[in-house]
Parts: sequence; structure tokens; C-alpha cells
Amino acid sequence: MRTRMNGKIAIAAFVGQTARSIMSKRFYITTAIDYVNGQPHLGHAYEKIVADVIARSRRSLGQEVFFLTGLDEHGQKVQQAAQAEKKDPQEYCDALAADWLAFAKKLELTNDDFVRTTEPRHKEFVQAILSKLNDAGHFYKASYKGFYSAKEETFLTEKDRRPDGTFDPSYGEVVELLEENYYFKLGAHQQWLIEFIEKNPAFVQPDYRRNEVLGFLKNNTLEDLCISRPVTRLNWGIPLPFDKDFVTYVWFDALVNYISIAAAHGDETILAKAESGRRKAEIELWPADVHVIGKDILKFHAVYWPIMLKAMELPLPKQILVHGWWQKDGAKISKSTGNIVDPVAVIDEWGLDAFRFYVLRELDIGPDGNWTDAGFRARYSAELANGLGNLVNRSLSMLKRYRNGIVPAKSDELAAFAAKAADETRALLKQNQLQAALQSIWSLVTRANQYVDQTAPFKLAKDPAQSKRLDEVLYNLAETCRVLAVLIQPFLPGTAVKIYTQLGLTESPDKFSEAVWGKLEPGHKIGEPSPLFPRKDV
Ligand code: ME8
Repeated sequence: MRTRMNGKIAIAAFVGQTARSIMSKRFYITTAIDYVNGQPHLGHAYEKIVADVIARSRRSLGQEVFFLTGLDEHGQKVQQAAQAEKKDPQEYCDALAADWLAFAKKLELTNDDFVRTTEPRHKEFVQAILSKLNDAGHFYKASYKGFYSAKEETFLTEKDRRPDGTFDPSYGEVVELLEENYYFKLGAHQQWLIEFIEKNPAFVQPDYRRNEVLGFLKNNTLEDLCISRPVTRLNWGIPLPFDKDFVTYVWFDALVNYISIAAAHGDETILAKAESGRRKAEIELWPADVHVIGKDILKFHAVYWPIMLKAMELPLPKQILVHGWWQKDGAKISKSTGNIVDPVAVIDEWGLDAFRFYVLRELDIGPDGNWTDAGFRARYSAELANGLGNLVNRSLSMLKRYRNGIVPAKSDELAAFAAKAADETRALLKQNQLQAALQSIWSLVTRANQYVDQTAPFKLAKDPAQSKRLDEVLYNLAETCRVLAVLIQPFLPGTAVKIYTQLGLTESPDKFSEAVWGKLEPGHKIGEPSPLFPRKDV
């Protein structure tokens, strides 16, 4: 009896252990969550595509990935936008959220979840965190007297006055307010954060953004963060669980999405810290591997967020990857001046992959970018239609015409070049260097197009004595097309599938390990070639 009992216990312990060890940490990538106070624009599309390409690359490289994006639905901006349309804020958000979800589909994002901060799973988590932090003494209530701009939803300081003592009209009406609020003790952690960022160079990337954060932290004294708004002034927010007269400041609410959704999926690390009645852990997500954000929200992510996490005793994300801002024709994108790029219109006219290609090839992750319609057309024509498109179309058409679509014997003339491009691309993808990876892939496109011109298979086809040489050329071209499909898959997923289909391959081109030379088998019959990027006479 005793032995049997022991046996049972031993088995239970063993099963528990196996369950834990088979759960491996996923590559967790997030984007900023967008305010739902209008329609998505080029900047939003760019950020989500960057994150999607990183997510797809990691999956292709064999990692398990969790990709999160979504919407920031509380706060003054959204409340005002709803009021302007005479709508209840929740109804307003629900209607717009449908458009943003459709937009994510249009971009073919491979996100694993889509958070809306008005969802109970998020609101309840934010309240639980607030209660914990309050119980642990991280907050205090204080009165603040100052000049307040309702338009900008902020208190102004002496520094904001113009030389004549007045405030700029852009602040709208400025009134003196005496207001009680809750504050989070940020200041105490300033030195710790400086040391952390200095010791962890990868934490904020690119380097110049890291230096910007360090410069800010070293030259300013961090003021405590006001984490509440009185309901008398703003009621569209998550109520503070310990004081019904206040709602949560929108940034404290929004940043928490990165862990509330991880908790909703049963993340081991978050559950251990944040939930008292602990559920069974189901997944390992936290810490995030990459938070992709724009340059304007760097301080929130690289200063407030790490300190909030430290207070919650949670590990910090591994990287905050900061992209620049798009302009159009050298000027700010703005709905009011009409200087906009409508991503949906571009996608409808030119195709999703052409849009994804242009934004990623044109702009590295970091600096600001400039959209011009002429630049877009030039890249479409040179790199897509005449580059990749022409290569695939003529390679497969010749294979069809000269060999009835049957793959000839293996040959490895371009193998070394393809291997070099694949190795470089792999290394660059691991460093999230998307623009450089595209350059590397296109070096193979260019090489293969040169190879067609140099070997002139259309001439070889006229000479029966050159039959073996023609076989070699056709194999090299078809196999290069196959390798290219695998390499471009994270960037241009639809095109990659089309190339595989035209090659008559039924698998999916989404495994980087397939980018090795010689997988196309002699005797295999390819499918029907058709242009990938139709030429446009513009
Ligand atoms: O800031 N070019 O939301 P948001 C490139 N809700 N990126 C741009 C851009 C442009 N022209 N304009 C905006 C918010 N972005 C908060 C985020 S996260 C916990 C909360 C980027 O809708 C911007 O930099 O104003 C940000 O990363 C994202 O779009 C959402 O901006």
C-alpha cells in the first residue's frame, strides 16, 4: 500500500515536471496599441508590418512566437473624439475597432491576439495590479496646484510660458486648478534605471535612442508619475479599485496590456506575481522579447514601463525597438492638411506585398522616412516587376517552354551565392535588421538576373549540342526561385506562396531551413508561370 502510494506520488511529480519542461518560452513581440480616435494611417501600418515581419521571420527560423497588437481605447483623446460624434465612448470604440481589425486583416498580420483595453480581461488585470501596488505602498495621494490645459490634458509649468508670461494659444483655455490625484513613486528608481540601461545595451535600440533615454535620465530629476484622473474631469477610464472618485491615467492602463494579455493566456511568470488565486500556467511569454514602438512614445516605454515592472517585481522586456516617423513629400502626415497616404488605397491598387516591400525596403528601423508616390513606383518597377517578378517569370516560362516544365538534373552553379545570401539573411533577421535583409535577398535576385543575361538560355535552346548546358542553367534558375521564395516569405508572404505554387510545390515556403540548395528534385513538374508584379504603365 505504502509503495503504491509512493509510486503514485512519484508519477504525479514526474508528470508535473514534464508538463513544465515541454512548455518553452515563446518569442513574444508586441506593437504599440493605437488610439481609436480615427482611421489607421501609414505610420500605424508600418509599425504593424515591422512587427509582423519579425514574427514571421522567427517562426520561419523555428521559434515559437506570440505576436500581440491592438487598441488603446481609454483616455481623453478617445472620449473627446466620441463626444465630437455625439456617441457613447464604448459604442464609438466598438464601431472603430471593427475597422481596425479589418485593417489588421488587410495587412495580413499574423498576430496571435488583438487586445482592446476596454475588454474585461484587461480592465480586471489593471485593477488587480493597481491594488497590489497600492497595498505595497508605491502610490500616494497629493494635491497639485497648477495651470491646466484641458485641450492637451496636461498641467503646464513655468517653462511653458512665453516671454510675455502668457501660454501659447495651442494650449486652448488654461485654468488654474487645485487637484488631488494619486502618484506613483518613480523618482526613487532613477539611478537603478540608468545603471540598468548602461549595463544592457540591447535594451533600447537603435543606439541613438538609447543615448537619448540616458541623456534624459542623467539631466533631469524624475518627477513622480500622476496615475489617476478625477472622474469629475475625465470618466472614460478604468476606475481605481481603491478610490471610486478616480480613473486610471491612460498610459498606466495602456502599458499594462503587454502583461494583462500574457496573463489572460496563462503566462507562468505573470501569474506567479500578479494573481493571488493562481490559475494553472499554460504558456511562457514574459518577458517580452521585443516591444516595437515609435520614437514619440520612447519615454513611456523606456522610463515609466521598466519602473512599473520593477515595482511589480517582474523582469524587464529584452528590447524596445524604436522606429522613426513617416512623412509624405517631406511634410508631416496630417488629415487636416490632406497630406496623407491611404494604405488601403495603395494596397488595392498595387497589392499588399508591394506596399509591405516599399515601407520595409525604403526605411530602416530607426530614422524618419519620406513617402513619395514616385519613389514607390520606382521601387515597384525596378525591384519587384523587373527584378524578382521578371526573374521568376522568365525562369519558369523557359523551363516550361524548353523542358515541358520538368525539372532537369541538379546543378550547383549558383549554390554558393544562394548560400551566402541565405546565411546573411538569417543573421540579419536574428538582429531584426529588416532593410539589410531585403538588400541581401535582392543581391541574389540581381545575381540570378545577370546569370540569365550571361548564359542566354534562349540562345542555348536553339542549339541541340547545348542541351546539357541548358539543363544546368534551367535548374539553377528554378532552384534560385525556390530559395528566394523561402527567403522573402516573412516580407512578402503572398508572393512566396505564388512562387511555390508556380513551382508546383504544395508545401508552404515558411521554413527557413528549406532555403538550402538542391531541394528541387529532378523530374518534378512545375505549375503555371504567371507575372507576380504586373508592369504598370504610369
Ligand atoms: O501613442 N510614422 O497611440 P498612437 C510612423 N496609444 N509611426 C507613427 C506615425 C508616423 N507618422 N504616427 C504614429 C499611442 N506612429 C498610444 C500607444 S502603447 C502602450 C500606447 C506610431 O495611435 C506611434 O509612434 O498615437 C506609435 O508607436 C503608434 O503609431 C501608435 O500611435
